[in-house]
Amino acid sequence: MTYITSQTEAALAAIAAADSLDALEAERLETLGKKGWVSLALKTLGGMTPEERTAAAPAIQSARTAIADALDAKKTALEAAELEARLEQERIDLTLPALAAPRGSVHPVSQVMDELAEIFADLGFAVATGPEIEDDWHNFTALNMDETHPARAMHDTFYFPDKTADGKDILLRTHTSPVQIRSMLDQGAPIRIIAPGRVYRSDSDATHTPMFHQVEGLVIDKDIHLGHLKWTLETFFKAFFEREDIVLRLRPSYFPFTEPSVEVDVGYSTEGGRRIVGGHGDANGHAWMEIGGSGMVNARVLEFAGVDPAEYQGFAFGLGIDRIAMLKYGMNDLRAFFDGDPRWLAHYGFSPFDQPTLSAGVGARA
Ligand code: FA5
Repeated sequence: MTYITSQTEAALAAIAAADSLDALEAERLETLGKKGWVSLALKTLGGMTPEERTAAAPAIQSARTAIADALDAKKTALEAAELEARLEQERIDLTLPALAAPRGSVHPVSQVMDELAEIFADLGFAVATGPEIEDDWHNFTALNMDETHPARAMHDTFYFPDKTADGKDILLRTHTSPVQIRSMLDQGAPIRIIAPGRVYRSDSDATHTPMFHQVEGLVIDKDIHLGHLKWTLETFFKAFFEREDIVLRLRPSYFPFTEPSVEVDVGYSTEGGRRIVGGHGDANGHAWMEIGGSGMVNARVLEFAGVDPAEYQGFAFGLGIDRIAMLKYGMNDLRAFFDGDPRWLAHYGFSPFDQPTLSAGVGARA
């Protein structure tokens, strides 16, 4: 038996016997690694005469292929076994009787939506809804973003391949603002609504997910001004975070559908890795988190929605529900919200009996 054949047989046996990914990696280094014997044997081909090379190369090449294939197959098998073992360990028996099974819980996003509906209802707002599958007229055009408007590109929109019967693009709504248009077309002015719901953008990191939640607010009446917007947001956040020292920062900004536009930041400090809302930003370790956009509704939007801007004006806002849930309940990574991990849900979820009410405190935990 040649040196190559016996080495290959030994390597294949070692690969078959490897009982962990680490042991397999050690065997890979010994054979195909930079200093492995297969790699060294391949290098010797360079110094041979053409005849010697023709004679020696096929054995080395086929040893390399056999070993690489065996390594691949064993790696797949070991990974599958590892996953199997993990699933076995984290097993939940869903057939257990209800009393012994882990308790179901209300997701923090649902809880926060209930909390904000409760607070805004007290301020005289009704809850409005709109479809998650929208057309581009409601999502963009009627919000003063015509087809060539650069702001459309900022939304990383998910489009459907089909169009509506009258030729409009169909998409997953990128914000809750189209509900402004639908509500005004339905009800006219005056109007005072919030619209919580899911929105979609092609975006993903610790503070961005492709599906997230916003709550839209819209107030249209006579003599409404920016002061009413600030009071409404401040009153909401005081009730939501259940403390009086909430500080909001309104930063001049730009949205095509509001003029003027302001972005809303809330001040917080960090204690023991947890964000605590309240107090002023910047000084003494305080910081600001951006939670939404807002402004006075652009007159063109009122026209698109059939409301006379000479008679009515008002404000609108759009807040990230997941962001304010993170701030209130202390989660750091937004992506975990949507993993469906029962341990996360057991930790951060709420009892179904824990209905938020203003008298009991909107965030009371059972
Ligand atoms: C808007 O979506 C505007 N429609 C808001 C608005 C409404 C302005 C009414 C004026 C009047 P923006 O893209 O900035 O704006 O998003 C608003 C908030 O949604 C952000 O501040 C943030 O809190 C949240 N948000 C945005 N993208 C994501 C994401 N990928 N994941 C989680 N939250 C997000």
